[in-house]
Amino acid sequence: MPHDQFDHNASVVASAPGRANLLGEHIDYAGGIVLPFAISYRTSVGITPRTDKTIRIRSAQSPDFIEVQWSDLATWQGPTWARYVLGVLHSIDRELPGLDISVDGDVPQGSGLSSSAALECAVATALNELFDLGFSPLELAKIAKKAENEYVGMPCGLMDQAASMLSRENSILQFDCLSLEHDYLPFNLNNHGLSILIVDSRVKHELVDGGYANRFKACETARTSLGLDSLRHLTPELFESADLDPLVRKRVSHIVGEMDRVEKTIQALKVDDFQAVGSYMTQTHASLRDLFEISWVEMDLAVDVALDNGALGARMMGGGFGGSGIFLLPKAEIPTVVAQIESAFTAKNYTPPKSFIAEPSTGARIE
Ligand code: GAF
Repeated sequence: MPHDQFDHNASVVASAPGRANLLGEHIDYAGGIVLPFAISYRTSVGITPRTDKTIRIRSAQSPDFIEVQWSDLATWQGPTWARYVLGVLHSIDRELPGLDISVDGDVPQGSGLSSSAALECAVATALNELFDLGFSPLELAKIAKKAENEYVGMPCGLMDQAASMLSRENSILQFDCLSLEHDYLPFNLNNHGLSILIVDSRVKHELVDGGYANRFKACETARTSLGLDSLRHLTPELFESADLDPLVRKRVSHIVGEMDRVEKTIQALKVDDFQAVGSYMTQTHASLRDLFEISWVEMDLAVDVALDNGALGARMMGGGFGGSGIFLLPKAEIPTVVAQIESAFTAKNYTPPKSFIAEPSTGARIE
């Protein structure tokens, strides 16, 4: 099969989406509640069993051709994209035959839209179906997260994988990262003449870089020094009286504020109060920029321009240091907001951004 061709005749084909996140940023690994939803961009994976123990992987998005023996899986080093696939094979921890795996998809990479979770979840879903493994969607999300934590070495939380596995059309996923319970919130933007615009700043972000791990570590330092099993249990009173290093305190103040904003956003969504939702989004941007310090100048500019041009809310989204932002705005204002952001970027000689309207979409499925 040529590199650029997906194997539509594979024994099983599964697909999984990238995600956006309305609110609840950097609190998944702190045991918070997050509000993501799947976007319509998806990654497809075709898998056919082999009669030997060789795993072969190719992707329409890469010139690499990967060939690995099951016996070498644990110590395999190679391109990161392939490690997301192999990590799932590793963490699914079952005796399986050799596999021919082909990958294709349109989730933008390095844009903070979880192309990695989409790939992991598509692989996990395909294997589950092909070998009748009997895992639930939530268990598959946990397997995908384990792949990323232990095989790729990125200490992410469960939000992206949960969103990719569990999302439903026209809904926000309310996912509790402590209890792992989930629910769906209505997201009737159309009835209110509103849309979600995703703006890719075209500043590439790599979660395997140090900034994400460093924020994760600050939260872990606070949690252990306060003797808590989760920062979810950190009340504002306990936080006020806690003896924390000033930088750790600054980081954790984002966590405390974000958990509170999520609670308020859930209430606002239940009554379609989108003015309030937008205002919490914008507060989250300020918190991620000033307290967590993970925003970047291109996104700060896009947020300011959007708010000046009628957005109800605007914020950076995802791991930080690059990638995309999420903007809530009247549908009618989209052309103006997009044009204004583009011209502001041109004026600063920034790479032109890319924008799209996000419709909450369905999670992983067999094709
Ligand atoms: C990345 C991570 F993978 C998620 O687990 C989450 O922490 C997110 O950044 C920030 O909310 O997407």
